Amino acid sequence: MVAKLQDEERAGLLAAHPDWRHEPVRDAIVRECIFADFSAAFAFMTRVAMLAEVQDHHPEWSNVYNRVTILLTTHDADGLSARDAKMAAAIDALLRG
Ligand code: H2B
Repeated sequence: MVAKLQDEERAGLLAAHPDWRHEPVRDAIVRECIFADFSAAFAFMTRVAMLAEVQDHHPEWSNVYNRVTILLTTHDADGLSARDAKMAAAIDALLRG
């Protein structure tokens, strides 16, 4: 079992990653990303997929044309864990370019 973040740790995660919002029902974080077109969106998803495999931590996500919505939570913790913080940081770094 992976340790779930404590309230202060969750607040720290959200403060460090202001483009993500907390989704309280799932205890997850969600980020919406808009790209120039479908091709750019799918290229980004491919890069995240490779990160997810390396980290063994997988997003729940959807894609509509140029929009990718990513939800991160840890199934093994039934909520947010340090794994989500690490993945959010990696995704933010990709989006910063
Ligand atoms: N991804 C996410 N988001 N949460 C998990 O708990 C998780 C995962 N667990 N990817 C991993 C895979 C686990 O199922 C494997 C066996 O390590």
